[in-house]
Amino acid sequence: MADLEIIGVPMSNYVRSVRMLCEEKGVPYKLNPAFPHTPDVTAISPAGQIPCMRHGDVGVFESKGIATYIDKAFAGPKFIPDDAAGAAACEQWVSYGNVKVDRWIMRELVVPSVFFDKEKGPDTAKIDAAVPEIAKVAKVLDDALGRSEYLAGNSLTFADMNVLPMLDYGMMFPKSKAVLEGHKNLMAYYARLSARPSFTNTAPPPRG
Ligand SMILES: N[C@@H](CCC(=O)N[C@@H](CS)C(=O)NCC(=O)O)C(=O)O
Repeated sequence: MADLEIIGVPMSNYVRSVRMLCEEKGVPYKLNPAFPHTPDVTAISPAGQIPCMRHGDVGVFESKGIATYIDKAFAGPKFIPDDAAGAAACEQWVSYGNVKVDRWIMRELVVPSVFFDKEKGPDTAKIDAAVPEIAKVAKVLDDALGRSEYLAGNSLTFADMNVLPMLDYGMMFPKSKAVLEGHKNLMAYYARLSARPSFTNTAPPPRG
């Protein structure tokens, strides 16, 4: 069978999530570090977004779609549960991650802290407005992690791999780090999961 190809630059949190899944399952893959909207990406993703995946004749875009394919197509431990309640819990936390964690940590704080007009400087009003929203998100995650060891119960699922790279970016910026650090269950979870080889082997390159 053809090699599995993960397409997307390693600084993308969503690329990291699907790479973490490959690492946890022990699935070999080749990373094609393509930027969004480049030909290898637009050949699969109509929106030009990363990650994409190619495996023989199969091309997939959207990280959750890619994760579902990898979890089903390859041997190894399962990270998307099969039972109805487990599958729903995993899906629920992936959606929450993509709608709330991604919005407030990545799009409203990390991205405007990194990409800005050099003459104008970062949009501090936008960044400051994200801080109380990050506090709400951190409380939701912290409460869930007070009830179970992982987001979707007591075993690791793709929902954890989805959210962890976003949390990691949040921990790199002082304003989001200060909020996240105030949440004991969330910090214990971050410390535990960030020690896993799937996390350390997929670290984004240092910011220049
Ligand atoms: N819902 C998508 C989000 C992917 C996403 O936002 N990718 C970013 C990089 S982290 C991207 O390609 N941005 C370029 C764009 O949106 O035009 C997924 O889960 O794969």
